[in-house]
Amino acid sequence: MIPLTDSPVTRDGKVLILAMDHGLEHGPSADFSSVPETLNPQKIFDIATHDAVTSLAVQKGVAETYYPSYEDDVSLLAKLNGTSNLWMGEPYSPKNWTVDYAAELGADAVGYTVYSGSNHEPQMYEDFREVQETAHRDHDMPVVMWSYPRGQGLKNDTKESVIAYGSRIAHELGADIAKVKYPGSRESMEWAVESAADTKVVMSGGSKVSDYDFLSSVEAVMDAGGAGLAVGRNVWQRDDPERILDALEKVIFEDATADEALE
Ligand code: FBP
Repeated sequence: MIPLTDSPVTRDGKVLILAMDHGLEHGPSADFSSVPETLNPQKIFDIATHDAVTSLAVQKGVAETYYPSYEDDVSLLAKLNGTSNLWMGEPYSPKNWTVDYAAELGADAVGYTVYSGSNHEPQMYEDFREVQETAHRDHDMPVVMWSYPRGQGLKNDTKESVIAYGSRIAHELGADIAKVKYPGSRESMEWAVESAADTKVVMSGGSKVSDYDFLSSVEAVMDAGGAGLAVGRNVWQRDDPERILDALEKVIFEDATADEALE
């Protein structure tokens, strides 16, 4: 594993990843219609300059075009694979750029989705192996696994045992950070954190909910020993992303409760 204490993608060992790969994953009509200005990646890069954000996760085309203007103010998490939702087969996410190319563009870390439980699991593990070894061996770069057990055999992909299995898989396969869906309670998250051993666990943001509900789940994650959050829509779909980032900064880095952060 890569020591994350002095890494540019953590702050005091904690993590707030801002994610914006939704244009690929869900398409422009699904997530951007309520906030059309965020279709312009520059708007998201501006949001990512907030002190609370420890890295911005984007795909290759966005990184190539916009990152050169922000490299002094934003840490880049190169999201190496990704898939559209136009394709209806068993879950599989192809690699769209290499670790070497991400490093050339100045990436500080790489991110990779793995759908354990899919019929394509063997291929995804093989793809991840190559990414993880290149990132660690050749570039000293941390690897974040979007660990999303999913596929024909999985009826409920947010139940406690499945989320904990996802965080354990991230550890077993050598990820430094596991990004998992919120299993619904602090106790379930504790089990996911324990299952991940030395791999840090962060919660995946999910679709937009109220300020209080969102901050309360982040508070539960921190209380459970989680390292933070990887979030997209719950930040940049808000009218005032800076306000929610101010509150997240308090909950993640200053141990505040959701109520205190909202005051
Ligand atoms: P959100 O916080 O908006 O859920 O984003 C996190 C994320 O992992 C994105 O990186 C990705 O585009 C999206 O969720 C994928 O979600 P799903 O696979 O559940 O559609």
